[in-house]
Amino acid sequence: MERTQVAIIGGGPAGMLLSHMLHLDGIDSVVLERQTRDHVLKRIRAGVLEYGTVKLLREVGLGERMEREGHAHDGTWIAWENRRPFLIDTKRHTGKQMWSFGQTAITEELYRVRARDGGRVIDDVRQVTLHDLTGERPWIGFERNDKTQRLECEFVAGCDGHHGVSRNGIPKERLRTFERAYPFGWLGIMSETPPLGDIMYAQHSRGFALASQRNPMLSRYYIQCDLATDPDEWPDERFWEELKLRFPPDIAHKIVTGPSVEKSIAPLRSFVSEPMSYGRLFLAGDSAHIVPPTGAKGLNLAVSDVYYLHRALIAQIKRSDGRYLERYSETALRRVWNAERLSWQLTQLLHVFPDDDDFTRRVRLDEFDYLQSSTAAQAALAEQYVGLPFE
Ligand code: RFL
Ligand code: PHB
Repeated sequence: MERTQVAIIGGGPAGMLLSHMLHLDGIDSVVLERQTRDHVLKRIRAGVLEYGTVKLLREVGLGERMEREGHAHDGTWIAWENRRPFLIDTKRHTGKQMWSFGQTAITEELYRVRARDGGRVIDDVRQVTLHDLTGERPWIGFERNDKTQRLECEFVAGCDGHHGVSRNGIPKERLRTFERAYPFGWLGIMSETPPLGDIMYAQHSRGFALASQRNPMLSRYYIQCDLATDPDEWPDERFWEELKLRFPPDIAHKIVTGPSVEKSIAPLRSFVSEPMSYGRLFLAGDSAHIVPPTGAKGLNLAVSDVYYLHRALIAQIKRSDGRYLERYSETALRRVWNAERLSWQLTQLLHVFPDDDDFTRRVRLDEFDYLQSSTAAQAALAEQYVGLPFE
């Protein structure tokens, strides 16, 4: 039997960042992760960080590699078929920049600093179960190497992503879920080629595309695809050809192609489960909410949840002040819903839907033209894209 102050389920960015931040305040935690460390460190996901995420990572001592390998942007471009490209100019409207830096690198850094500081991260665990969440002493049951184990704690942080078990710790009759599935996915590739200078979404009648990056020799590109798409039917040649068709020709010809080092499909989904807490269980990150990646909000929301949860746990554990914990769910959800709406709105604006008719297409075009012409609309989008400030 092990004991800790905060049991953290899930060793993705939310769980590991929480563990690191608690450690900086002298609070002990144990992270339980279902996958092996190798698997976790190989996953390729997010790449664009909000200003608030960058600031927080710097404040907790994780800025060095981000400064070295990442890259600041004044915003993100939207290249629209047969229109002048438009910059979501976060620098101009908010004074803040976005940052290209990969979730894979952030996760590596988090595992590095937890190992350096003697953090307990138990990987490859099975059969995680949550118990006594409304009592004083919750505990977690799990199996490792076919041995059943028990972890006792004061608080449980459910950071185990969309397919985790923590959300089920909240009784069904208390949970309310909101969901939207989109009838397409993103086929993404990573290639060791120099990226375009900017991050760029492309709206095109053939479907959405995105040019992004991780570092000066690592590019990330996506194209909207059918949900039934088999990546094996998309050899690199075919991917590059389709990608270039979706960007305006003067931009397409600047795309440097090369062999892909990874290729995968992600479905698009919006999902929120409320509340984000029950007794001594607190959900953070994808375990409570999912956004479609248009808008680049998922990882950033995981970070803001952790910011609020860390503050609340510190107030409770160090000062017996439970007010932040009581309000954790409603505080976090305000930011979550803003990101949900923005991600949904950008997804509607930039993708081709199977049931699009002429009216929908014309209204979408008007939304883009309005953005091009209205400073107020540009400022509103920029403020949300760069991320609302933490409360
Ligand atoms: P994660 O990263 O899913 O980590 C959860 C961890 O929990 C483990 N786990 C369990 N552990 C123990 N017991 C169980 N029963 C468990 N079940 C699961 C899992 O193995 C895993 O290690 O959730 P977390 O930490 O909340 O982090 C969320 C982010 O990963 C996610 O929101 C982003 O990647 C979303 N996202 C993006 N977000 C951004 O902010 N900017 C972006 O540019 C961006 N691009 C993206 C994205 C997600 C994408 N995909 C693949 C869905 C691009 C893509 C293509
Ligand atoms: C990425 O770089 O992977 C990325 C960038 C912008 C998005 C989503 C993903 O909106």
